[in-house]
Amino acid sequence: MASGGLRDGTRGQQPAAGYAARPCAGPFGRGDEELKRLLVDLAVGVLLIPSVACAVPMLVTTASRDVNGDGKLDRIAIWLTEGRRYDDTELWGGAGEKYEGRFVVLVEITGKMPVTNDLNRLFYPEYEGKEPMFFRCSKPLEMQFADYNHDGLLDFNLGQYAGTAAGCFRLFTVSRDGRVSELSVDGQPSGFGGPLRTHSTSLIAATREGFTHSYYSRMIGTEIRSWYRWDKDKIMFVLVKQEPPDRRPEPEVGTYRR
Ligand SMILES: [Ca+2]
Ligand SMILES: [Ca+2]
Repeated sequence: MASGGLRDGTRGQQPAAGYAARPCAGPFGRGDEELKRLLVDLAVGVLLIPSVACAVPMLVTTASRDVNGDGKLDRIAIWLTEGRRYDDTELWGGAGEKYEGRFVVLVEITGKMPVTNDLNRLFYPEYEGKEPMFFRCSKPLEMQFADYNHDGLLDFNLGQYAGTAAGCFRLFTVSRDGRVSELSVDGQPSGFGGPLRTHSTSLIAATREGFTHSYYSRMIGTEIRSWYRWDKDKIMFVLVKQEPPDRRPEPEVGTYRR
């Protein structure tokens, strides 16, 4: 349902190590060799600073939960593996201090080898993981967990900025060996509107047969609540009910690329 990505203007932005070469390019006279060496040394220092200030991987969030129901706590963490943490001061809905780039979900099931899951590929499979993501760091990211499909394995939701109206949230589950995959909804990738400034929401909550989801649609001007149940045979969630009825949420969480 939902797709999207960062604005073109933010794509490919990396720690600006390259600019450090420019201070070395200025004109120098023959008598300035000492000054030149000093400036070159300074330039090398500048070159190194961004790689230190923006060193990756960076831990975005971590949580201890019993993922596989064996009574032993496991660990799930999101790491920034490529990119940076910075304050985006441009005037747009995604501005603010953030981690931006490529991320992994590291799952450590007690007694098993850690498993690294490519989060960009999971969230934007249509872009084969090449689409960058960002997570705001104005407040700690607290992943919301629940067993939405009641299979004994813990699930969670994650959201990304998807325009000025809403975020796009997807449902993921963790296998017994630590692999993360997306839960299907009506045969499609999950994708729900949700709060803009949160990256994991309690507005997606487990029910006895599945989960419920609600969010305020600025497009329609009211709150929309949906109920889904898990169909074991189809291995997907199916929509049971929605209020107001017959008003499927419009794709406010659609593309926002400009
Ligand atoms: Ca466990
Ligand atoms: Ca589950």
